[in-house]
Amino acid sequence: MNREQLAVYFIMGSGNTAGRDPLAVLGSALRGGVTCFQLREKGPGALKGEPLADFAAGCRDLCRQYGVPFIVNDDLELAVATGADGLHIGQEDGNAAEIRRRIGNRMILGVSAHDVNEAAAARSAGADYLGMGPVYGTRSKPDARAASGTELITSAKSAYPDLPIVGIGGIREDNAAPVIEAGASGVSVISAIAHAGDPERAARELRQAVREALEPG
Ligand code: TZP
Ligand code: MG
Repeated sequence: MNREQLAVYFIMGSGNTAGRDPLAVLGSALRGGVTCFQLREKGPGALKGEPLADFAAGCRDLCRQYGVPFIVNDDLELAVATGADGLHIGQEDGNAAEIRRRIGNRMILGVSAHDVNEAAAARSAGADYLGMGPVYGTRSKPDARAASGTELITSAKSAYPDLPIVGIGGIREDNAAPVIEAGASGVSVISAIAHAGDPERAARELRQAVREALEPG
Protein backbone atom coordinates (compact mmCIF):
# COMPACT_ATOMS: atom_id res chain seq x y z
CA MET A 1 0.00 0.00 0.00
CA ASN A 2 1.21 3.51 -0.58
CA ARG A 3 0.79 6.25 1.97
CA GLU A 4 -1.61 8.26 -0.19
CA GLN A 5 -4.07 5.42 0.38
CA LEU A 6 -4.10 6.26 4.09
CA ALA A 7 -5.20 9.88 3.59
CA VAL A 8 -8.86 9.37 4.50
CA TYR A 9 -9.31 5.95 6.03
CA PHE A 10 -12.96 5.23 6.70
CA ILE A 11 -13.91 2.61 9.31
CA MET A 12 -17.44 1.27 9.65
CA GLY A 13 -19.53 -1.66 10.79
CA SER A 14 -23.20 -2.28 10.23
CA GLY A 15 -23.96 -0.73 13.64
CA ASN A 16 -22.23 2.59 12.98
CA THR A 17 -24.62 4.19 10.51
CA ALA A 18 -27.44 5.43 12.75
CA GLY A 19 -29.97 3.09 11.16
CA ARG A 20 -29.07 3.83 7.55
CA ASP A 21 -28.13 1.16 5.04
CA PRO A 22 -24.39 0.66 5.67
CA LEU A 23 -23.64 -0.21 2.05
CA ALA A 24 -25.34 3.02 0.95
CA VAL A 25 -23.22 4.96 3.47
CA LEU A 26 -20.07 3.22 2.24
CA GLY A 27 -20.99 3.98 -1.36
CA SER A 28 -21.42 7.67 -0.51
CA ALA A 29 -18.12 7.73 1.37
CA LEU A 30 -16.36 6.20 -1.64
CA ARG A 31 -17.93 8.73 -3.99
CA GLY A 32 -16.72 11.46 -1.67
CA GLY A 33 -13.16 10.18 -2.00
CA VAL A 34 -12.21 8.02 0.98
CA THR A 35 -8.91 6.33 0.19
CA CYS A 36 -9.15 3.21 2.35
CA PHE A 37 -11.93 1.28 4.07
CA GLN A 38 -11.92 -0.97 7.12
CA LEU A 39 -14.84 -3.20 7.99
CA ARG A 40 -15.03 -3.19 11.79
CA GLU A 41 -18.05 -5.23 12.82
CA LYS A 42 -18.34 -4.93 16.61
CA GLY A 43 -20.67 -4.36 19.52
CA PRO A 44 -24.26 -5.32 20.25
CA GLY A 45 -26.06 -6.64 17.19
CA ALA A 46 -22.83 -7.28 15.28
CA LEU A 47 -23.39 -9.49 12.25
CA LYS A 48 -21.98 -13.02 12.36
CA GLY A 49 -21.76 -16.03 10.10
CA GLU A 50 -23.41 -15.80 6.69
CA PRO A 51 -24.93 -12.31 7.10
CA LEU A 52 -21.46 -11.04 8.01
CA ALA A 53 -19.88 -12.83 5.04
CA ASP A 54 -22.51 -11.32 2.70
CA PHE A 55 -22.04 -7.84 4.14
CA ALA A 56 -18.26 -8.13 3.87
CA ALA A 57 -18.55 -9.24 0.24
CA GLY A 58 -20.76 -6.22 -0.46
CA CYS A 59 -18.20 -3.88 1.11
CA ARG A 60 -15.37 -5.56 -0.81
CA ASP A 61 -17.20 -5.19 -4.13
CA LEU A 62 -17.89 -1.49 -3.55
CA CYS A 63 -14.27 -0.84 -2.56
CA ARG A 64 -13.06 -2.66 -5.70
CA GLN A 65 -15.26 -0.45 -7.88
CA TYR A 66 -13.40 2.56 -6.53
CA GLY A 67 -9.95 0.96 -6.37
CA VAL A 68 -9.84 1.48 -2.61
CA PRO A 69 -8.17 -1.07 -0.30
CA PHE A 70 -10.62 -3.21 1.67
CA ILE A 71 -9.28 -4.05 5.13
CA VAL A 72 -10.93 -6.33 7.70
CA ASN A 73 -10.62 -5.66 11.42
CA ASP A 74 -9.51 -8.48 13.66
CA ASP A 75 -10.86 -11.47 11.69
CA LEU A 76 -8.22 -13.23 9.64
CA GLU A 77 -10.62 -15.91 8.51
CA LEU A 78 -13.10 -13.36 7.16
CA ALA A 79 -10.28 -11.39 5.54
CA VAL A 80 -9.05 -14.49 3.73
CA ALA A 81 -12.55 -15.69 2.82
CA THR A 82 -13.51 -12.33 1.27
CA GLY A 83 -10.19 -11.82 -0.49
CA ALA A 84 -9.56 -8.66 1.52
CA ASP A 85 -6.56 -6.48 0.75
CA GLY A 86 -5.58 -6.37 4.39
CA LEU A 87 -6.14 -7.10 8.05
CA HIS A 88 -6.06 -4.63 10.94
CA ILE A 89 -5.40 -5.84 14.48
CA GLY A 90 -5.41 -4.25 17.90
CA GLN A 91 -3.00 -4.96 20.74
CA GLU A 92 -5.36 -7.61 22.13
CA ASP A 93 -5.95 -9.36 18.82
CA GLY A 94 -3.00 -11.69 18.76
CA ASN A 95 0.65 -11.58 17.92
CA ALA A 96 1.39 -9.32 14.96
CA ALA A 97 4.57 -11.18 13.96
CA GLU A 98 2.71 -14.49 13.96
CA ILE A 99 -0.09 -13.00 11.86
CA ARG A 100 2.47 -11.54 9.45
CA ARG A 101 4.01 -15.00 9.07
CA ARG A 102 0.61 -16.47 8.30
CA ILE A 103 -0.41 -13.88 5.72
CA GLY A 104 3.03 -13.36 4.23
CA ASN A 105 3.20 -10.30 2.04
CA ARG A 106 -0.08 -11.06 0.30
CA MET A 107 -2.00 -8.73 2.60
CA ILE A 108 -1.60 -5.34 4.17
CA LEU A 109 -1.16 -5.56 7.93
CA GLY A 110 -2.22 -2.64 10.11
CA VAL A 111 -1.70 -2.55 13.88
CA SER A 112 -3.15 -0.23 16.53
CA ALA A 113 -0.51 1.30 18.78
CA HIS A 114 -0.84 3.64 21.75
CA ASP A 115 2.75 4.57 22.48
CA VAL A 116 6.25 4.44 21.02
CA ASN A 117 6.97 0.99 22.51
CA GLU A 118 3.92 -0.50 20.84
CA ALA A 119 4.88 1.29 17.64
CA ALA A 120 8.38 -0.24 17.79
CA ALA A 121 7.01 -3.72 18.37
CA ALA A 122 4.47 -3.41 15.55
CA ARG A 123 7.16 -2.18 13.21
CA SER A 124 9.47 -5.12 13.93
CA ALA A 125 6.54 -7.49 13.56
CA GLY A 126 6.11 -6.23 10.00
CA ALA A 127 3.18 -3.83 10.23
CA ASP A 128 2.61 -1.80 7.04
CA TYR A 129 1.04 1.05 8.93
CA LEU A 130 0.00 1.98 12.47
CA GLY A 131 -3.29 3.32 13.71
CA MET A 132 -2.54 5.63 16.65
CA GLY A 133 -4.96 7.20 19.08
CA PRO A 134 -7.38 8.07 20.33
CA VAL A 135 -6.10 11.50 19.38
CA TYR A 136 -9.29 13.25 20.51
CA GLY A 137 -12.26 12.10 22.57
CA THR A 138 -14.38 9.47 20.85
CA ARG A 139 -17.85 8.05 21.38
CA SER A 140 -17.39 5.27 18.87
CA LYS A 141 -15.27 2.96 21.02
CA PRO A 142 -16.66 2.38 24.52
CA ASP A 143 -13.37 0.96 25.85
CA ALA A 144 -11.13 3.59 24.24
CA ARG A 145 -8.25 4.94 26.30
CA ALA A 146 -8.03 8.60 27.25
CA ALA A 147 -7.42 11.01 24.40
CA SER A 148 -3.70 11.46 23.84
CA GLY A 149 -3.61 14.50 21.59
CA THR A 150 -1.24 14.64 18.66
CA GLU A 151 1.88 14.21 20.83
CA LEU A 152 1.64 10.45 20.42
CA ILE A 153 1.99 10.78 16.67
CA THR A 154 4.81 13.31 16.90
CA SER A 155 6.87 10.96 19.05
CA ALA A 156 6.24 7.83 16.97
CA LYS A 157 6.99 9.76 13.79
CA SER A 158 10.28 11.09 15.13
CA ALA A 159 11.34 7.60 16.27
CA TYR A 160 10.28 5.87 13.01
CA PRO A 161 10.01 8.45 10.24
CA ASP A 162 9.35 5.84 7.53
CA LEU A 163 6.52 4.04 9.24
CA PRO A 164 3.15 5.25 7.94
CA ILE A 165 0.74 6.34 10.69
CA VAL A 166 -2.95 7.14 10.66
CA GLY A 167 -4.43 9.07 13.55
CA ILE A 168 -7.74 7.89 14.98
CA GLY A 169 -10.30 9.07 17.50
CA GLY A 170 -12.66 12.03 17.31
CA ILE A 171 -11.18 13.34 14.07
CA ARG A 172 -13.34 15.58 11.88
CA GLU A 173 -12.78 17.95 9.04
CA ASP A 174 -12.10 20.85 11.42
CA ASN A 175 -9.48 19.13 13.62
CA ALA A 176 -7.75 16.88 11.06
CA ALA A 177 -4.93 19.28 10.14
CA PRO A 178 -2.98 19.02 13.43
CA VAL A 179 -2.96 15.22 13.08
CA ILE A 180 -1.31 15.47 9.66
CA GLU A 181 1.02 18.23 10.82
CA ALA A 182 2.17 15.92 13.66
CA GLY A 183 3.35 13.44 11.02
CA ALA A 184 0.41 11.21 10.19
CA SER A 185 -0.11 10.17 6.58
CA GLY A 186 -3.84 10.25 7.08
CA VAL A 187 -6.81 10.22 9.40
CA SER A 188 -9.15 7.38 10.18
CA VAL A 189 -12.70 8.14 11.14
CA ILE A 190 -15.93 6.41 11.97
CA SER A 191 -18.51 8.99 13.03
CA ALA A 192 -17.30 11.98 10.99
CA ILE A 193 -18.51 10.10 7.91
CA ALA A 194 -20.84 7.36 9.17
CA HIS A 195 -22.99 9.76 11.22
CA ALA A 196 -22.81 12.68 8.81
CA GLY A 197 -26.06 13.90 7.27
CA ASP A 198 -24.27 13.74 3.93
CA PRO A 199 -21.47 11.15 4.10
CA GLU A 200 -20.27 11.94 0.59
CA ARG A 201 -19.79 15.57 1.43
CA ALA A 202 -18.16 14.76 4.79
CA ALA A 203 -15.69 12.47 3.01
CA ARG A 204 -14.94 15.13 0.41
CA GLU A 205 -14.36 17.80 3.06
CA LEU A 206 -12.07 15.53 5.07
CA ARG A 207 -10.11 14.69 1.93
CA GLN A 208 -9.69 18.35 1.20
CA ALA A 209 -8.59 19.14 4.77
CA VAL A 210 -6.00 16.36 4.65
CA ARG A 211 -4.79 17.39 1.21
CA GLU A 212 -4.27 20.97 2.37
CA ALA A 213 -2.46 19.87 5.52
CA LEU A 214 -0.16 17.55 3.54
CA GLU A 215 0.89 20.30 1.14
CA PRO A 216 4.38 21.51 1.98
CA GLY A 217 4.69 25.07 3.24
N1 TZP B 1 -9.90 3.18 18.03
C1 TZP B 1 -9.50 4.23 18.73
S1 TZP B 1 -10.65 5.47 18.71
C2 TZP B 1 -11.69 4.56 17.73
C3 TZP B 1 -11.13 3.34 17.46
C4 TZP B 1 -11.71 2.27 16.65
C5 TZP B 1 -13.03 5.06 17.29
C6 TZP B 1 -12.94 6.17 16.28
O1 TZP B 1 -14.23 6.61 15.93
P1 TZP B 1 -14.58 8.16 15.75
O2 TZP B 1 -16.07 8.18 15.61
O3 TZP B 1 -13.93 8.58 14.48
O4 TZP B 1 -14.09 8.88 16.95
MG1 MG C 1 -9.47 -5.49 17.79
